[in-house]
Amino acid sequence: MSRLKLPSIPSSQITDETVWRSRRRWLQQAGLGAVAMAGGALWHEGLRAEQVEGALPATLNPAYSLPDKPTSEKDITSYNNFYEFGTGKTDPLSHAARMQTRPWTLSIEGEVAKPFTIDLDDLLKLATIEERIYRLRCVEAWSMVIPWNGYALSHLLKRAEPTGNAKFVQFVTATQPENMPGLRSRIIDWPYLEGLRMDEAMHPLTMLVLGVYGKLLPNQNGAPVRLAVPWKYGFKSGKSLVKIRVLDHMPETSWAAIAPNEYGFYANVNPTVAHPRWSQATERRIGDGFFAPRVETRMFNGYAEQVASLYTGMDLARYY
Ligand SMILES: Nc1nc2c(c(=O)[nH]1)N[C@H]1C(S)=C(S)[C@@H](COP(=O)(O)O)O[C@H]1N2
Ligand SMILES: [Mo]
Repeated sequence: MSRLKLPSIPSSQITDETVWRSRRRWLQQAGLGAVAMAGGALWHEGLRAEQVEGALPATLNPAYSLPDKPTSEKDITSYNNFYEFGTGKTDPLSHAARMQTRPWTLSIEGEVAKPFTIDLDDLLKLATIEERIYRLRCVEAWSMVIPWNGYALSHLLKRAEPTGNAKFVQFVTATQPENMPGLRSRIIDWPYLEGLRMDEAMHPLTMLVLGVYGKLLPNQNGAPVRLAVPWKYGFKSGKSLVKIRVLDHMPETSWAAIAPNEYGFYANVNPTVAHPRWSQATERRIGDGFFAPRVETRMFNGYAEQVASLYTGMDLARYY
């Protein structure tokens, strides 16, 4: 494949999204859209990666590609929820630059035979960095389509060798009082906590994210490492993770602790179960314009085929 060349773009015009889109378009034109390995190999060889600061070369995993047009890099990185930096959608972009993301370690402890602490450089090398295009739907009824870079969380969990008592996983996120103005607010009993059942955490769709649009995560998106759990409401995808606790019981999670009648532990995207204050049947795609027709929300955010079996026999109106 090395004789094939990426299209050239004047360097003054290069943004990460331009590079990402031109690579995708070029692969389509070359009839290689489905040949994801070729894309990844070219990306590595293509020199362009080094021209972009903080580049994180990734290979599209075709099992996690979507027909939907990805949300622009600008929207993905400027319309955020990250309460550590305030509750406004642009607060994370305005304030998250102060967060210290290096050095960074992530610890895995609890019901595991081999607890360990791993630093960011080793996390980046733990498994092949894939590009996976995922839907993200917020409980507030807006959504995005995001080309994340990372790999299945199961790669990390397996390394710790969960014991027979491992039933749930709790995700603990960073607290940096000096750098996170949102911590002065008491809305959340910091740190922000999330949790999954063990089978959900081990599911191949559950992703440990280190980058977006072929670049290391910007702080406002949860640098340097976060989750993406695409069949659940966005809040389950904890940002800036520092600790993973493997547990024998269902853990405390921030949103369920604040308002248990509004936010359950499971938080599966479900158009048939309304939030107590608004419908979950439709969503607004960020970037489509405020007056664009709303998109119908799909069961498990469109991932029912992959995940519905995890919930067989469960009353999802009760376990929301
Ligand atoms: N630590 C932390 N993680 C978090 C949040 C937060 O406030 N703090 N917000 C969640 C919510 S409500 C959503 S919708 C997603 C948003 O991710 P994005 O800003 O990268 O789109 O992050 C989730 N992870
Ligand atoms: Mo959210």
